[in-house]
Amino acid sequence: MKLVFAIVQDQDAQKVMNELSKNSYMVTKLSSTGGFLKAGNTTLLVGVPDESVDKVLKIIKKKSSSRKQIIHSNSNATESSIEEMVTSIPIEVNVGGATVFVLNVENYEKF
Ligand code: 2BA
Repeated sequence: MKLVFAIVQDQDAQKVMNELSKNSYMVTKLSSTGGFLKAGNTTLLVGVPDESVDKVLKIIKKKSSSRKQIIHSNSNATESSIEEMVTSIPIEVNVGGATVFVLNVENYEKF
C-alpha cells in the first residue's frame, strides 16, 4: 500500500478531490501553507493499493494547473520601511500544478 501526499493549489483542490471520489478513491484534505510564498495551499492524502498509484497520479496531474504568481523581493518589509516596499522588485514565480510524494505504508488499520 502507498500513501500519496499531493500539494495542490487551493483553486484546484475541489476538482482533484471530486475526480478522486468519482473514481472511488478515499481522500483527506488538509489546509497547508507554502514555506516560500507563505500562502495557503492544500495537501491531499490518498491511501491506495500499489497498483492504483499510477491512476491516482494521472488524476492529480490532469486536474492541477500551473499558475504564475508575482511576489515582491522584500515582501517581508515592515510598515516602517515603505520606501523599501516601493522599490522592491517584482519576481514571477511558477506555482504548481502539483507536488507529489508517494510513501510506502508499513501498516494500515481501520477500527
Ligand atoms: P511554496 O513554498 O509557497 O512555493 C511556491 C512556489 O515558489 C514553488 O512552486 C516554486 O516555484 C517557488 N519556490 C519555492 N521555494 C523556492 C525557493 N527557495 N527559491 C525560489 N523559488 C522557490 P511549487 O514548486 O509548485 O511548490 C508549490 C508548493 O508545494 C510550495 O509552496 C510548498 O508548499 C510545496 N512544496 C514544493 N516542493 C516541496 C518539497 N520539496 N517539500 C515540501 N513541500 C514542497
